[in-house]
Amino acid sequence: MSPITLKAYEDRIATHPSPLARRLLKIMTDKKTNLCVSLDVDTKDELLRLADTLGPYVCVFKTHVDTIEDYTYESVIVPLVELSKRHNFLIFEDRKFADIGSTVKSQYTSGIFKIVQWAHITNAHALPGPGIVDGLCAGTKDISEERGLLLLAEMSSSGSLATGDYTDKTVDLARRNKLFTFGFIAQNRLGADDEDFIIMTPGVGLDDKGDGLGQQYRTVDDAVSGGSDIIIVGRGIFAKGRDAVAESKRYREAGWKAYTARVK
Ligand code: 5BU
Repeated sequence: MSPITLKAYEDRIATHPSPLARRLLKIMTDKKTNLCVSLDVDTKDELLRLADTLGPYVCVFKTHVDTIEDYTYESVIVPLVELSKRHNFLIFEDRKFADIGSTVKSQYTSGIFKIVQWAHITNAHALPGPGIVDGLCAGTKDISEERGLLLLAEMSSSGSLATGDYTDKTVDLARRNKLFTFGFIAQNRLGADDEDFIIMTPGVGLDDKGDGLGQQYRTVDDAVSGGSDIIIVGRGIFAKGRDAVAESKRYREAGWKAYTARVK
């Protein structure tokens, strides 16, 4: 198979149908980074410390806000949004919605998390069908800032059922609303070149092969040369004993080098 070549991030800004994707591509171009760090920590202090120190190296921070033990909206979300402005990154709440439209709309907009208020990006399983996208999109109605959705087309975990026909149907689902659904969580390039879906890829690690609980790691080169636009890295950067700043710089450089090698 010949290697994938794609247009530069910069050249995709003007033509992308999604306002959120245009903003993201601009951040990536300006900061020269295609690194998303997954902030999978248990406390607000750790989350905010990493967001502040690693902010300059990333285009996106991904959160699992429901795992923060001392979470309150005021003490976690308010300062995180402030940091996103200071360091110019987007926030991606990895919520993996998976219910009917009416329920996901409430989960997206209400409760203690109010995800739509602060997460520029969130994601959803395609399993329930079109209603999940419609419900989430309806949840953005009163929000003036850009919001975008990624569908889970493939997963990094061993034995994932999101393959073949399921993945193809997920791509079809995204085609129904490209202003909001701007891309996929995936391991491969998906959709036609001119559709320009943004591919974000978890399961990237330079030093480990897995975590003993099903996670599988690929190298940065492997992911980006295979068509990933943004690499998502968690424990490879901040696991115990790792220097998170040094590792962020390392992954950012590796990601940018692999990207420049595939630009048309
Ligand atoms: P890690 O520490 O780099 O393994 O963290 C990966 C993160 O990406 C973690 O937050 C997962 O929930 C998330 N993830 C994933 O690993 N694989 C997937 O297919 C999806 C999300 Br979708």
